[in-house]
Amino acid sequence: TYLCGGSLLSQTWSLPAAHCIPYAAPQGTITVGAHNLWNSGTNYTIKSIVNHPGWNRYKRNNDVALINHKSVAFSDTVKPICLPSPDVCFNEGTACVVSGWGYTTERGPISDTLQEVAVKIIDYQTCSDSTMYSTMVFPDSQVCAGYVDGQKDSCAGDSGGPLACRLGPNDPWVLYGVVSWGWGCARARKPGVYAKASHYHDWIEETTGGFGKVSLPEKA
Ligand code: 4AZ
Repeated sequence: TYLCGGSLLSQTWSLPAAHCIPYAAPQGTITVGAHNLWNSGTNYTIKSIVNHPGWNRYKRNNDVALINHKSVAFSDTVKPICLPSPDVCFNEGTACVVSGWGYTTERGPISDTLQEVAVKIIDYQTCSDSTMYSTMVFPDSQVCAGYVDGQKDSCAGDSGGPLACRLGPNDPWVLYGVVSWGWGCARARKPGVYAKASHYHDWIEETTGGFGKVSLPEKA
């Protein structure tokens, strides 16, 4: 059994990381609405899985997949997350939230209960400079988030889960990143690297057929 996160985009589509999908006979169930990993949540059967055609395990690029599953019942605790528009943009230093049941330290163990932590967006230049990932060139399809001093981060087992950001306190949370990789976890100058969901807007629309336009409620 695999431990990974994912984000519900609609009743029938979820978005995990491509590196979460097993090589052989990908199938099974997703669990939604869980808090405790072992004894809560509801399982839904997977119908099909589409890895991003550009997924590259060695370059760790395009680390996104789409899962088509049986229709999930939404509730107060089970809701889809909004996709950002393709040109969404967050300032460096914006605090976003990453969550999962993954390793609570670099060498484990995983967590029984869902954890969340705020991490801050780090711009490409900083993330690829000599103090961080040195000469690494980050494609526009990835985004770094974390802290210069480390200490707070996603880790193995959180992969595929959401990096959720919002433009302001009254704006919706959007899926900005998908937990993808990093050097270790919570190390100083080695922030988490996320697949940037907005970069995959067109691929998500084409693959899923789109989720329809939803009009926003009037603001009071
Ligand atoms: C992993 O091994 C992994 N610190 C995921 C996220 C991060 C590191 C490792 C980010 O799946």
